[in-house]
Amino acid sequence: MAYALRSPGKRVRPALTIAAYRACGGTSASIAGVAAAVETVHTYSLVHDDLPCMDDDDLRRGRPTTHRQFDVPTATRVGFLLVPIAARVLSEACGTLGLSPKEAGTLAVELFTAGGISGMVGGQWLDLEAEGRTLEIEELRAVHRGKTGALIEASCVLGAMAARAEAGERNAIRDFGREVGLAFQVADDVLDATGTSEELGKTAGKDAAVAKSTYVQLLGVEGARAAAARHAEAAVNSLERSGVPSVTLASLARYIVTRRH
Ligand code: GRG
Repeated sequence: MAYALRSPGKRVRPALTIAAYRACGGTSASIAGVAAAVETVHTYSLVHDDLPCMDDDDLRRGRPTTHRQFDVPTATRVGFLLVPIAARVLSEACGTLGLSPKEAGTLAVELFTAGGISGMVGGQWLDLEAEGRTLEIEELRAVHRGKTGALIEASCVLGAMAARAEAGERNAIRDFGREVGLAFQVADDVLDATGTSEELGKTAGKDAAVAKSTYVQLLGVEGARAAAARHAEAAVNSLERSGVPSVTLASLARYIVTRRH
Protein backbone atom coordinates (compact mmCIF):
# COMPACT_ATOMS: atom_id res chain seq x y z
CA MET A 1 0.00 0.00 0.00
CA ALA A 2 2.85 2.38 0.83
CA TYR A 3 4.54 1.54 -2.49
CA ALA A 4 1.39 2.49 -4.41
CA LEU A 5 0.46 5.55 -2.35
CA ARG A 6 3.93 7.08 -2.19
CA SER A 7 4.77 6.68 -5.87
CA PRO A 8 5.33 10.02 -7.61
CA GLY A 9 2.00 10.87 -9.23
CA LYS A 10 1.00 14.40 -10.23
CA ARG A 11 -1.59 14.72 -7.37
CA VAL A 12 -3.95 16.62 -9.67
CA ARG A 13 -7.10 15.46 -7.87
CA PRO A 14 -6.00 16.53 -4.36
CA ALA A 15 -4.78 19.84 -5.80
CA LEU A 16 -8.27 20.38 -7.24
CA THR A 17 -9.91 19.54 -3.89
CA ILE A 18 -7.73 22.02 -2.00
CA ALA A 19 -8.13 24.74 -4.65
CA ALA A 20 -11.93 24.33 -4.75
CA TYR A 21 -12.06 24.47 -0.94
CA ARG A 22 -10.09 27.72 -0.90
CA ALA A 23 -12.10 29.20 -3.80
CA CYS A 24 -15.22 28.66 -1.68
CA GLY A 25 -13.70 30.39 1.34
CA GLY A 26 -12.31 27.41 3.27
CA THR A 27 -9.21 28.09 5.34
CA SER A 28 -8.37 24.93 7.36
CA ALA A 29 -5.27 22.85 6.59
CA SER A 30 -7.34 19.75 7.45
CA ILE A 31 -8.75 19.82 3.91
CA ALA A 32 -5.57 17.82 3.17
CA GLY A 33 -7.30 14.77 4.65
CA VAL A 34 -10.24 15.06 2.23
CA ALA A 35 -7.75 15.50 -0.62
CA ALA A 36 -5.82 12.42 0.57
CA ALA A 37 -9.02 10.36 0.57
CA VAL A 38 -9.61 11.23 -3.09
CA GLU A 39 -6.00 10.38 -4.01
CA THR A 40 -6.32 7.06 -2.15
CA VAL A 41 -9.36 6.07 -4.24
CA HIS A 42 -7.46 7.15 -7.38
CA THR A 43 -4.44 5.07 -6.30
CA TYR A 44 -6.57 1.96 -5.78
CA SER A 45 -7.99 2.43 -9.30
CA LEU A 46 -4.48 2.63 -10.80
CA VAL A 47 -3.32 -0.52 -8.98
CA HIS A 48 -6.34 -2.47 -10.24
CA ASP A 49 -6.27 -0.88 -13.71
CA ASP A 50 -2.71 -2.17 -14.23
CA LEU A 51 -3.57 -5.80 -13.30
CA PRO A 52 -3.32 -8.46 -16.03
CA CYS A 53 -7.13 -8.86 -16.07
CA MET A 54 -7.54 -5.17 -16.95
CA ASP A 55 -4.91 -3.07 -18.79
CA ASP A 56 -2.06 -5.48 -18.01
CA ASP A 57 0.68 -2.90 -17.62
CA ASP A 58 4.24 -3.10 -16.31
CA LEU A 59 5.02 0.58 -15.78
CA ARG A 60 3.26 3.25 -13.70
CA ARG A 61 4.59 6.60 -12.54
CA GLY A 62 8.01 5.62 -13.86
CA ARG A 63 8.19 2.50 -11.69
CA PRO A 64 7.09 -1.13 -11.96
CA THR A 65 3.34 -1.47 -11.38
CA THR A 66 2.36 -2.82 -7.97
CA HIS A 67 1.76 -6.38 -9.24
CA ARG A 68 5.14 -6.32 -11.03
CA GLN A 69 6.94 -5.09 -7.92
CA PHE A 70 5.15 -7.66 -5.72
CA ASP A 71 2.66 -10.10 -7.29
CA VAL A 72 -0.91 -10.20 -8.56
CA PRO A 73 -2.57 -11.44 -5.34
CA THR A 74 -0.76 -8.75 -3.32
CA ALA A 75 -1.70 -5.96 -5.75
CA THR A 76 -5.31 -7.16 -5.81
CA ARG A 77 -5.49 -7.00 -2.03
CA VAL A 78 -3.70 -3.62 -1.97
CA GLY A 79 -6.35 -2.16 -4.26
CA PHE A 80 -9.25 -3.42 -2.15
CA LEU A 81 -7.61 -2.42 1.13
CA LEU A 82 -7.12 1.16 -0.02
CA VAL A 83 -10.90 1.71 -0.23
CA PRO A 84 -11.67 1.44 3.51
CA ILE A 85 -8.54 3.47 4.19
CA ALA A 86 -9.95 6.24 1.99
CA ALA A 87 -13.23 6.07 3.94
CA ARG A 88 -11.42 6.32 7.28
CA VAL A 89 -9.18 9.20 6.16
CA LEU A 90 -12.23 11.07 4.82
CA SER A 91 -14.21 10.53 8.01
CA GLU A 92 -11.32 11.70 10.21
CA ALA A 93 -10.75 14.80 8.06
CA CYS A 94 -14.45 15.71 8.19
CA GLY A 95 -14.29 15.52 12.00
CA THR A 96 -11.21 17.75 12.13
CA LEU A 97 -12.86 20.23 9.74
CA GLY A 98 -15.77 20.49 12.18
CA LEU A 99 -18.32 19.03 9.76
CA SER A 100 -21.34 17.31 11.31
CA PRO A 101 -21.87 13.55 10.81
CA LYS A 102 -24.66 14.41 8.34
CA GLU A 103 -22.35 16.70 6.35
CA ALA A 104 -19.59 14.07 6.47
CA GLY A 105 -22.12 11.58 5.09
CA THR A 106 -22.80 13.80 2.08
CA LEU A 107 -19.06 13.97 1.32
CA ALA A 108 -18.82 10.18 1.59
CA VAL A 109 -21.77 9.72 -0.77
CA GLU A 110 -20.14 12.12 -3.26
CA LEU A 111 -16.77 10.32 -3.20
CA PHE A 112 -18.02 6.74 -3.26
CA THR A 113 -20.76 7.39 -5.82
CA ALA A 114 -18.10 8.89 -8.11
CA GLY A 115 -15.92 5.82 -7.43
CA GLY A 116 -18.75 3.34 -8.04
CA ILE A 117 -20.86 1.80 -10.79
CA SER A 118 -22.37 5.12 -11.92
CA GLY A 119 -18.89 6.67 -12.05
CA MET A 120 -15.37 5.27 -12.21
CA VAL A 121 -16.09 1.52 -12.02
CA GLY A 122 -18.99 1.82 -14.48
CA GLY A 123 -16.83 3.80 -16.91
CA GLN A 124 -14.01 1.27 -16.67
CA TRP A 125 -16.49 -1.54 -17.25
CA LEU A 126 -17.80 0.13 -20.42
CA ASP A 127 -14.23 0.80 -21.52
CA LEU A 128 -13.25 -2.86 -21.16
CA GLU A 129 -16.37 -3.98 -23.04
CA ALA A 130 -15.64 -1.51 -25.85
CA GLU A 131 -12.16 -2.87 -26.64
CA GLY A 132 -11.81 -3.67 -30.34
CA ARG A 133 -15.02 -1.73 -31.19
CA THR A 134 -15.11 1.79 -32.66
CA LEU A 135 -17.21 4.09 -30.48
CA GLU A 136 -19.10 7.18 -31.57
CA ILE A 137 -17.89 10.38 -29.92
CA GLU A 138 -20.94 10.50 -27.60
CA GLU A 139 -20.33 6.89 -26.45
CA LEU A 140 -16.67 7.69 -25.86
CA ARG A 141 -17.62 10.75 -23.83
CA ALA A 142 -19.96 8.60 -21.69
CA VAL A 143 -17.15 6.09 -20.99
CA HIS A 144 -14.76 8.82 -19.93
CA ARG A 145 -17.30 10.84 -17.99
CA GLY A 146 -17.46 7.77 -15.73
CA LYS A 147 -13.98 6.30 -15.87
CA THR A 148 -11.96 9.50 -15.45
CA GLY A 149 -14.39 12.39 -15.16
CA ALA A 150 -16.49 11.32 -12.19
CA LEU A 151 -13.61 11.26 -9.70
CA ILE A 152 -12.17 14.54 -11.01
CA GLU A 153 -15.59 16.18 -10.71
CA ALA A 154 -15.96 14.79 -7.18
CA SER A 155 -12.47 16.05 -6.26
CA CYS A 156 -13.70 19.58 -6.96
CA VAL A 157 -17.16 19.19 -5.39
CA LEU A 158 -15.71 17.70 -2.18
CA GLY A 159 -13.63 20.86 -1.71
CA ALA A 160 -16.76 23.00 -2.12
CA MET A 161 -18.76 20.78 0.26
CA ALA A 162 -16.03 20.88 2.90
CA ALA A 163 -16.13 24.69 2.73
CA ARG A 164 -19.94 24.57 3.14
CA ALA A 165 -20.36 26.37 -0.19
CA GLU A 166 -23.94 27.40 -0.98
CA ALA A 167 -25.77 25.59 -3.81
CA GLY A 168 -24.90 28.13 -6.54
CA GLU A 169 -21.17 27.96 -5.83
CA ARG A 170 -21.28 24.20 -5.50
CA ASN A 171 -23.01 23.84 -8.87
CA ALA A 172 -20.43 26.12 -10.50
CA ILE A 173 -17.62 24.00 -9.04
CA ARG A 174 -19.39 20.86 -10.30
CA ASP A 175 -19.67 22.31 -13.83
CA PHE A 176 -15.98 23.25 -13.63
CA GLY A 177 -15.05 19.72 -12.49
CA ARG A 178 -17.11 18.07 -15.23
CA GLU A 179 -15.37 20.08 -17.96
CA VAL A 180 -11.93 19.59 -16.39
CA GLY A 181 -12.58 15.83 -16.23
CA LEU A 182 -13.31 15.74 -19.97
CA ALA A 183 -10.31 17.97 -20.73
CA PHE A 184 -8.12 15.64 -18.66
CA GLN A 185 -9.05 12.51 -20.60
CA VAL A 186 -8.75 14.13 -24.03
CA ALA A 187 -5.29 15.42 -23.04
CA ASP A 188 -4.41 11.95 -21.72
CA ASP A 189 -5.31 10.42 -25.10
CA VAL A 190 -3.08 12.98 -26.85
CA LEU A 191 -0.19 12.15 -24.51
CA ASP A 192 -0.66 8.41 -25.03
CA ALA A 193 -0.40 8.96 -28.80
CA THR A 194 2.45 11.48 -28.80
CA GLY A 195 4.57 10.93 -25.64
CA THR A 196 7.25 8.35 -24.91
CA SER A 197 7.02 5.81 -22.07
CA GLU A 198 9.94 7.60 -20.41
CA GLU A 199 8.17 10.98 -20.49
CA LEU A 200 4.84 9.54 -19.36
CA GLY A 201 6.14 7.10 -16.75
CA LYS A 202 3.72 4.54 -18.20
CA THR A 203 3.57 2.51 -21.40
CA ALA A 204 2.99 4.92 -24.30
CA GLY A 205 0.98 4.03 -27.41
CA LYS A 206 -1.11 1.52 -25.47
CA ASP A 207 -4.45 2.74 -26.89
CA ALA A 208 -3.43 2.16 -30.51
CA ALA A 209 -1.82 -1.20 -29.61
CA VAL A 210 -5.12 -2.57 -28.24
CA ALA A 211 -7.24 -0.74 -30.88
CA LYS A 212 -9.01 1.36 -28.25
CA SER A 213 -11.38 4.12 -29.30
CA THR A 214 -9.86 7.43 -28.28
CA TYR A 215 -10.36 11.11 -28.98
CA VAL A 216 -7.18 11.03 -31.06
CA GLN A 217 -8.53 8.20 -33.19
CA LEU A 218 -11.83 10.07 -33.72
CA LEU A 219 -10.54 13.66 -34.01
CA GLY A 220 -6.81 13.39 -34.87
CA VAL A 221 -4.05 14.76 -32.62
CA GLU A 222 -4.70 18.42 -33.45
CA GLY A 223 -8.48 18.02 -33.22
CA ALA A 224 -8.13 16.33 -29.81
CA ARG A 225 -5.76 19.07 -28.60
CA ALA A 226 -8.29 21.71 -29.62
CA ALA A 227 -11.11 19.80 -27.92
CA ALA A 228 -9.10 19.57 -24.68
CA ALA A 229 -8.43 23.32 -24.79
CA ARG A 230 -12.15 24.00 -25.39
CA HIS A 231 -13.15 21.90 -22.35
CA ALA A 232 -10.56 23.69 -20.18
CA GLU A 233 -11.84 27.11 -21.29
CA ALA A 234 -15.44 26.02 -20.67
CA ALA A 235 -14.36 25.00 -17.16
CA VAL A 236 -12.82 28.39 -16.44
CA ASN A 237 -15.81 30.22 -17.95
CA SER A 238 -18.24 28.34 -15.74
CA LEU A 239 -16.38 29.62 -12.67
CA GLU A 240 -16.24 33.18 -13.92
CA ARG A 241 -19.94 33.19 -14.90
CA SER A 242 -21.01 32.12 -11.45
CA GLY A 243 -18.81 34.48 -9.49
CA VAL A 244 -16.36 31.90 -8.04
CA PRO A 245 -13.20 33.04 -9.81
CA SER A 246 -10.07 31.20 -8.71
CA VAL A 247 -6.65 31.74 -10.24
CA THR A 248 -5.50 28.40 -8.84
CA LEU A 249 -8.42 26.42 -10.30
CA ALA A 250 -7.98 28.18 -13.66
CA SER A 251 -4.23 27.40 -13.60
CA LEU A 252 -4.94 23.76 -12.82
CA ALA A 253 -7.43 23.54 -15.72
CA ARG A 254 -4.81 24.96 -18.09
CA TYR A 255 -2.02 22.77 -16.67
CA ILE A 256 -4.17 19.71 -17.31
CA VAL A 257 -4.30 20.41 -21.05
CA THR A 258 -0.70 21.57 -21.48
CA ARG A 259 1.08 18.99 -19.26
CA ARG A 260 3.77 16.79 -20.81
CA HIS A 261 3.24 13.71 -18.61
C1 GRG B 1 -14.15 -3.61 -11.52
C2 GRG B 1 -14.63 -2.71 -13.86
C3 GRG B 1 -13.94 -2.57 -12.52
C4 GRG B 1 -13.16 -1.46 -12.31
C5 GRG B 1 -12.34 -1.22 -11.09
C6 GRG B 1 -9.68 -0.15 -12.15
C7 GRG B 1 -10.89 0.67 -11.97
C8 GRG B 1 -11.92 0.24 -11.00
C9 GRG B 1 -11.06 1.81 -12.62
C10 GRG B 1 -10.06 2.38 -13.56
C11 GRG B 1 -10.09 3.85 -13.53
C12 GRG B 1 -8.91 4.45 -14.23
C13 GRG B 1 -7.56 3.89 -14.03
C14 GRG B 1 -9.09 5.51 -15.01
C15 GRG B 1 -7.99 6.19 -15.71
C16 GRG B 1 -7.84 7.55 -15.13
C17 GRG B 1 -6.55 8.17 -15.53
C18 GRG B 1 -6.50 8.97 -16.77
C19 GRG B 1 -5.48 7.99 -14.74
C20 GRG B 1 -4.21 8.68 -14.85
O1 GRG B 1 -4.31 9.76 -13.94
P1 GRG B 1 -3.10 10.74 -13.67
O2 GRG B 1 -2.50 11.15 -14.97
O3 GRG B 1 -2.09 9.78 -12.94
O4 GRG B 1 -3.58 11.82 -12.77
P2 GRG B 1 -1.03 10.12 -11.78
O5 GRG B 1 -0.06 8.98 -11.86
O6 GRG B 1 -0.38 11.45 -12.08
O7 GRG B 1 -1.80 10.14 -10.50
